[in-house]
Amino acid sequence: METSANTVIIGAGIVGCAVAEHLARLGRTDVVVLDQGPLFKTGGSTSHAPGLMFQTNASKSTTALASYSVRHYSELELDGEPCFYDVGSVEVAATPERWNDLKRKRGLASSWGLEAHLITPEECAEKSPLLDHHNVYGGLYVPSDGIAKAIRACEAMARRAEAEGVRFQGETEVLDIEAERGRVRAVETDRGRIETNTVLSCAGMWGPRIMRMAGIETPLLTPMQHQFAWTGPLEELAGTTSESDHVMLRHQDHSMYFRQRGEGYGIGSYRHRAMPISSDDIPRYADAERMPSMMEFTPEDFEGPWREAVRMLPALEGAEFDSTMNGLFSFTPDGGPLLGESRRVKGFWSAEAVWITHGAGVGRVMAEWLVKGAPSIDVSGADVNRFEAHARSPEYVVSRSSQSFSEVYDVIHPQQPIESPRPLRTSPFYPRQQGLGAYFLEASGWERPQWYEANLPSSEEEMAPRPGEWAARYWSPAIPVEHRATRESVAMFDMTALKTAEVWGPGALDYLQKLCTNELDKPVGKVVYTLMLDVNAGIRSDITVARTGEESFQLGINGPRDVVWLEKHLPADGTVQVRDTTSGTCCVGVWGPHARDLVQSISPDDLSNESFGFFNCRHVYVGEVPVLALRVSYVGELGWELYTTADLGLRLWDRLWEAGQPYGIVAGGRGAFNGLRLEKGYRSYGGDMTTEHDPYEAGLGFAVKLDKGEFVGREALMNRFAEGPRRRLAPLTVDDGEVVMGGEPVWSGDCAVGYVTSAAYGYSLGQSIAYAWLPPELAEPGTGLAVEYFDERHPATVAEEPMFDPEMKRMRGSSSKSPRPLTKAG
Ligand code: FAD
Ligand code: THG
Repeated sequence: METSANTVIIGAGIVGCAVAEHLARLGRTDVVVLDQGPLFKTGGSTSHAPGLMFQTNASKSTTALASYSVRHYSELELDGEPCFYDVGSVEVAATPERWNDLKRKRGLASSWGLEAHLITPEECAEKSPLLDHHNVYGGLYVPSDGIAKAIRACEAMARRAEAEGVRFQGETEVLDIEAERGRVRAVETDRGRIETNTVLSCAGMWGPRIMRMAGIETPLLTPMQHQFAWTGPLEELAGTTSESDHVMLRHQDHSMYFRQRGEGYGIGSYRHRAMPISSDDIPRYADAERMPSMMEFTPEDFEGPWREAVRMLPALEGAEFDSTMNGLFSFTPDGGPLLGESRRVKGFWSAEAVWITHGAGVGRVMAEWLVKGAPSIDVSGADVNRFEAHARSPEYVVSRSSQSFSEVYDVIHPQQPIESPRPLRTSPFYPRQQGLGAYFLEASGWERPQWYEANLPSSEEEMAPRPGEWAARYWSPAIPVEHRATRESVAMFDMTALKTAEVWGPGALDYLQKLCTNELDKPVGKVVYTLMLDVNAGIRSDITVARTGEESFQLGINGPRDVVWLEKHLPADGTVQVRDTTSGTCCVGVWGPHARDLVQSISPDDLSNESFGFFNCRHVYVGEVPVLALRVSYVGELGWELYTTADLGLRLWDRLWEAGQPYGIVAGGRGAFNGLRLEKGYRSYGGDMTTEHDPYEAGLGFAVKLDKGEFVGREALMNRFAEGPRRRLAPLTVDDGEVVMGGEPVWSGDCAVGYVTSAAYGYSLGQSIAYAWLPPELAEPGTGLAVEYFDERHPATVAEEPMFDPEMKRMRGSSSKSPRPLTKAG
């Protein structure tokens, strides 16, 4: 037994083995992989996974992890036996709604570079001979999907790792993790102690136990039971000797999937009650009747699914079961994995809640992250540090994980809010918003108005073009009204959900300079738009930095990951502090040509352009309310973000509302906000750009000052600059006015050349806008392309940006006189 190692991996399931192989490839070989069970049928989820790999996913990164995994398993073999069968997959549609959704999914597949076809019911039955095609409207065929032999793949990857010096040790249980002053020191096992400074938990559903050993009490994932059955031989398949010839089937309308195995079939179902259990109740290997991750089958939960299975595949009628199980695997509050280093304990990493489908991809990104400092695929949606404080509560984790289990195969609209727990976080303006008929969506737990019913147009004539059914799910004719009011008069937006952090201390400026791309050494009262990069020069966030004092800054950031990133880079000497200030504060954005007149009418401070210029910040009063005012505008209009403490929020709202009446002020929601920012070309982090993109490609080179001195990502960025852009983010107009949503493929002739990131109708421009990533040569203004939406191609043209107010006349608002106030209508 080893007594020390550079890295200790806990768990030799698909994830642990994949990370070990990829670490070895990158030259980190002083690695020990421990498992409590025997190698490689350890008793974890991998030991009995039927191995279906469907790659298509709404998320580009998730699809990329799957596609890499398919390639990787295809290359592996164990003693001449393959680890992957490329049988292809068909997802069938049993309802017109699902058929329509398959059209959208086909588009997603093209966007992410996967070949996929819509096929007829007869073609479905050709590929899946047991299927009764009368039950389906058609299917989505993905030829490169297939079946992984998971245990074989584990052993094959482990052998490759062992060849480089990695050591695997089965039947060794980790009992404790020693940490000293917030740093990992050693792992305690039932066979002795291993000193190490890096522990990676790949313990799957045992993750919460391992986290607790490291002193992290919050569970974040919940083991859930999931029913799976293998049939005995079927008459129709008698004599089959191969592992699998039929495509895999997905029957999402009943949350089921099917695969052939020799003469029999395997049937999985998510169509049953959520059956969460605690990590502590998973039986020990020695005590388990079959395997720790196999619970007793509950036949009553399988009755309905089995009837449906027989209806779809009549050959199953009368089949005997070879084996049945309520298998266990991990679910998280949002269904995504948990990847990354703990914010509390340095050197303690996780890679959990990962499917076989993404196992090798996760192995690769974790190895890159550990060895090189950043993964090459954007995994922000899987970051273990993505959760807000409430989302780490045990109650939230269990109830949302149960929800994500039952929705695993649902048609989920990209804007669809969670149903419970709500309301959870409300801004102080909430009662007023309810009074105005706010339609709330949910963002990071916040109730956030999408529009206000109070703004519905009174007459039919005012109706703007209505998007199609899908894009209009969370749209209202109030949105164009709010849009126009912002451009023509003035509107107020609740910006409380925008995450803010305070950074202060004698070392604050130097510290921020090292994390940010733009020059921050500006006088007190200046605001700077800047980027934070990872070591690969990928964009980690775009933020605003307001210098509120010599040694203090207020940051406008994009989420919990930013806070953790900031904390992680704090100097050890204690000269800088950082604090998430979002909770307990609030913010109203007041924007539009009348914004200055309005705010000035209730402020004793001089708000003229000469005294309070664009991208400046000051502490001023609005009525009785002390606010920090930032003269910035994501919607591209004159005005301010006004920040104050939560206790004074309602008063601030009421004073602005009252003073705004002569100007016809309206409250604006997120729907209008999104269209306004797209007209102006302002990027939204996570949607428009991620760590996969560098600032130049994203059109944000103006926020980089390469010569300002050292900052994270600078070296890689200089290389990126020299190499030139690999692609570009550019606006398209969809020329027939169709409004799309994001994720749609962009075609040039018969080639899928890019994909839409975010889209909206621009009511001031009178055009449908879609931002898209494109090859540089196709990103020139005027280039004719097409956007695919529900299997139809819509002509689109690359536009010059910014499309709206390119001279910045509105935001800079230099004319001190704005147009005369409107008198309130009616
Ligand atoms: P595991 O395989 O569970 O490995 C974790 C390891 O950690 C275990 O070997 C365990 O022994 C070890 N360990 C835990 N605690 C300790 C400790 N204290 N000391 C030492 N070792 C420890 N996914 C798909 O992609 N496609 C499918 O078709 C599919 N079908 C599924 C069907 C069923 C019925 C189930 C239950 C799951 C299915 N999955 C499928 C999900 C998939 O099986 C899992 O997501 C995946 O196997 C998880 O791999 P892992 O390496 O994270 O975890
Ligand atoms: N407000 C504040 N902070 C934020 C946002 C915000 N941080 C996160 C996110 N939103 C950052 N995004 C932007 C995007 C564009 C602008 C501001 C924040 C912006 N850009 C000017 C432009 O490109 O024309 C910058 C001009 C300049 O650099 O001088 O205003 O909404 N507080």
